[in-house]
Amino acid sequence: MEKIPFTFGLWTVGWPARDPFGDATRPALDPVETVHRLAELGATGVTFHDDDLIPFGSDDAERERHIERFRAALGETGLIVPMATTNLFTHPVFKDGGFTSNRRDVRRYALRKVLRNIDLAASLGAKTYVLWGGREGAESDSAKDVRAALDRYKEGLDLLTSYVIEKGYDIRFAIEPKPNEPRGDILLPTIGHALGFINELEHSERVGLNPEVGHEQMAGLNFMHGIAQALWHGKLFHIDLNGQRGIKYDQDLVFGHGDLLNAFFLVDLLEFGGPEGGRAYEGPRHFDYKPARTEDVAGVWASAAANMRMYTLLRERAEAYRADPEVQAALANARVAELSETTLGAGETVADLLADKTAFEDFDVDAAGAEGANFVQLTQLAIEHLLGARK
Ligand code: GLT
Ligand code: MN
Ligand code: MN
Repeated sequence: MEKIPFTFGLWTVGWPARDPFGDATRPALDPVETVHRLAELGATGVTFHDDDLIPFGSDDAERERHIERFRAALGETGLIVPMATTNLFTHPVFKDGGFTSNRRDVRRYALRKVLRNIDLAASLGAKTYVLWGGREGAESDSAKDVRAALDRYKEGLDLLTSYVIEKGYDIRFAIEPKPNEPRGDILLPTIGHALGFINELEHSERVGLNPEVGHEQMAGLNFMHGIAQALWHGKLFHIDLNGQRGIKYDQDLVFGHGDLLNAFFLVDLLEFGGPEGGRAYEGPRHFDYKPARTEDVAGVWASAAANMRMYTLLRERAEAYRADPEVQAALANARVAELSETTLGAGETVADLLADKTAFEDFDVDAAGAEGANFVQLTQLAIEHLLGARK
């Protein structure tokens, strides 16, 4: 089997588990050690925010030193950096956002911070630059002119896309939607909102999505459906895999530790939903999870391995599901492939449709309405495969 491109953010395993109610339960990790541990566990890449690698406020010499150590670790392990991003949320200056802060000076500072890290990302070979606008939002509806904020968001994206084009960087941007937390309401809260926004951008071909499992599920949405639509638009540039149990705070659990059935159908789509049953998405399988606050450092590495194991197991189960003759019969019984046939025949016109009595006058609507669709057996068979009840 081809090696699955598993990647992790430095901030995931590196989370010292400080939360709004309690202090850190683990020490900070050295990014160099993280690179080595991830490589040993079988990951192929690592991602970072500028501040994960270079502590905020470092001077130029310190900055270079951090970058060089990291670069050396990449060289030693063969890990790549397929994606990078900017921290526009920790420092108090970003309390009202970066690109959409009401303060113009903060917006200018945010753009400079992003531009500097894009140069670093390009030098490390990153192909995707993620924009998670966690602080771009509001709690008070009168405090934020949403249309002006979207104008400024667009201005920022238009500037960044023009910059990478001018520089000749092979970088595309991926917006990561989230409905809330840390802001009461975040701008571009779901995949759908972000897709609509991207259409309005100057270089929209350079901008796509980085959807996260838990973020869509926090809004009660079906993540696998969201990913399918992102693929349909050609906008799945990157993906954040993790787990979430229903509509509550952002849990960032291990992948598959939330809605397991949806995770199964997600992996099935990514791995086997492409042309001729191949991959529908080629990019990194990026885990953006938080090792639970209850775990120690050994538990951090165990949970990192668990993400990859979950994905690999789900891939095996999805492969067995697709190969099962009973599943194939059930798919036929549910007319799943019939949806890929065009509704009108080749060359058929509206006039032809109007003239076709079998389509309307002679169509037995009562008989069609009475016929069972046979969908539930597909879910049942999937769960039987997941439970190991079928091979
Ligand atoms: C932050 C957030 C994640 C984003 C990261 C990218 S940072 O941890 O919770 O969902 O992907 O900025
Ligand atoms: Mn999250
Ligand atoms: Mn994320």
